[in-house]
Amino acid sequence: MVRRSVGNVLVPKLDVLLEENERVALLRSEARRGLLSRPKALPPKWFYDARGSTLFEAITRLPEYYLTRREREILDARAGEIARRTRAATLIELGAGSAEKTRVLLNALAEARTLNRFVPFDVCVPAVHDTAAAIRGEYPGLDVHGVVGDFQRHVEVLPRPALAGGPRLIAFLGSTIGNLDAAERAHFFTALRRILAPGDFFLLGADLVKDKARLDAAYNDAAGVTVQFNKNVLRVLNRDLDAAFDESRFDHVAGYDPARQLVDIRLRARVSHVVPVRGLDLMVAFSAGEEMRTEISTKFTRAGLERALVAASFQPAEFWTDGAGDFSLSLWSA
Ligand code: AVJ
Repeated sequence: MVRRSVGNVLVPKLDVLLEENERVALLRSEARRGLLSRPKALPPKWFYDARGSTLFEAITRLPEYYLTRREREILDARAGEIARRTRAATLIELGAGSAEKTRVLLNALAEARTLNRFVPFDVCVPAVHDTAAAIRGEYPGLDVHGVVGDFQRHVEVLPRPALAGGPRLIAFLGSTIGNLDAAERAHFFTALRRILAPGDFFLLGADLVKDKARLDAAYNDAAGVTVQFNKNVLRVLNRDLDAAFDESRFDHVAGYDPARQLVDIRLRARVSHVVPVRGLDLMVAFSAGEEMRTEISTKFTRAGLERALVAASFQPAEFWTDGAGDFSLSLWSA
């Protein structure tokens, strides 16, 4: 925990559940497992170093990438209702990133005068630090407590109901849930439900199933930003695991699979070659055309979300979409 002096008071600013050395240890074990498995796969959380986060922000502004704008449209329309319905005293945002959309929620909760604490939670230290600092500046009097962690492993350590209490609202926006497979989603929803008490809420942003052409376009933008984003994981491995991936030897491959209702995102080796990963003491061989999965982006239906959340003992409270029916924002009570 980092304590910084504010005026004369020592205030806890940031809980780091994942220190830099643990982050690299986690990267090492996940990369080793992924590079040795068949087919090869890397977890998507490793896209997001500072450059990867910037590239993702650029993706959210692409004409083809409708997700962020659609979610924003729903939040703009529903934030007041969310504030009145939840009367949240604590807002916890998982995968907060730059928390741009969160400001819509914070404004509504501030207006309802119920909110006293904001907890941005992200795997990326600079993201949590900068977001916490910015929000603190914009909302004087709000207790902002950043937490650095991995939402799949650290849900259990999220703030418990405070003594003074008040409902908690956990927001998980942007369809990051789509990065998890069905088993991981079930585990995550169950772990989340376990830390919530009656009166608490879960707000979930989830992208919806739609025609393949639009989904393919959203993950194969004309400007090529998604290519850079996908290949960024190779730079992360080069820097943090002393690897020698050559980006130019890989192609970005992304396509919607309607049978599995997900966009499968991969890097495909152009030529047969061997990549030294010195930090893992590995020589990783790729055959020509071999694909390594770097991400799945699952698309949802209302019925599918309801099944999964009800199975984890949540109760449906609200289900909203944007005007075009592209994206969903749903509220679940504990
Ligand atoms: C941040 C996981 C929601 O799946 O749409 C965007 C990441 N990958 N373009 C998504 C992403 C390629 C994004 N999520």
